[in-house]
Amino acid sequence: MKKLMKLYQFDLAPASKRVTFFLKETGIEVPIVQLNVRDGDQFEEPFNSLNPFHCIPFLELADGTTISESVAICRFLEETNNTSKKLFGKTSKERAIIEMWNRRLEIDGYIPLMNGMRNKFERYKGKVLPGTRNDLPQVPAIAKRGIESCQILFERLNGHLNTTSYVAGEALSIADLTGYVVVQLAIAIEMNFDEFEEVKAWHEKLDRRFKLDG
Ligand SMILES: N[C@@H](CCC(=O)N[C@@H](CS)C(=O)NCC(=O)O)C(=O)O
Repeated sequence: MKKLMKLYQFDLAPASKRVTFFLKETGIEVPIVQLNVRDGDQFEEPFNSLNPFHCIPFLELADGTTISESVAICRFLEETNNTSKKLFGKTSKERAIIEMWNRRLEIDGYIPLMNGMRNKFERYKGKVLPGTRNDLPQVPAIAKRGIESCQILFERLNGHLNTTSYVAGEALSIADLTGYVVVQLAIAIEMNFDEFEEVKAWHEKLDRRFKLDG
């Protein structure tokens, strides 16, 4: 029997939110299965074998191939669905600028803050690296450095957002979805970014947009 494509998600997780907003923006529909990664569903079969990285989101294709990493999933869905909205850009220049910002937001914001969260809060004890369960110790300095990295990112982003409606130009892109999640992580890790007025205004604009979309 031919299998159906399935997207494995945990709605509360930042990485899943990025894919959820992408699906809302593009109107692409994929059957979704919720895995509770807090309870360890990802270590149970068949999910354990389907995705050796033991993280959500991941996409199971009809031929059995697994694609993990939220940006890889979104890119694949955009390329294989004929949607008018292109969150990865339409021209070579647009695609390069979107990728540039998306990578900076991930490298300087998403990854340092995600590591920071896992090294700061008691609930991540035994889970300091995503998709693992072990006794690696939590290192508070990693949380401090994560906030410092994001502070520098927000300084740069704040100046940039003075000149443009969205991160990579006048249209919303995958980089905005990454950036939105970075701000959510900054709030969750209790980082003070009150001085970055443009970042706050852009985040509020996105927040209204995603909330209005339901
Ligand atoms: N870079 C990955 C991050 C995936 C990731 O870290 N997922 C987390 C939730 S945000 C997870 O599944 N964690 C499960 C665990 O640590 O056990 C992506 O964007 O897809």
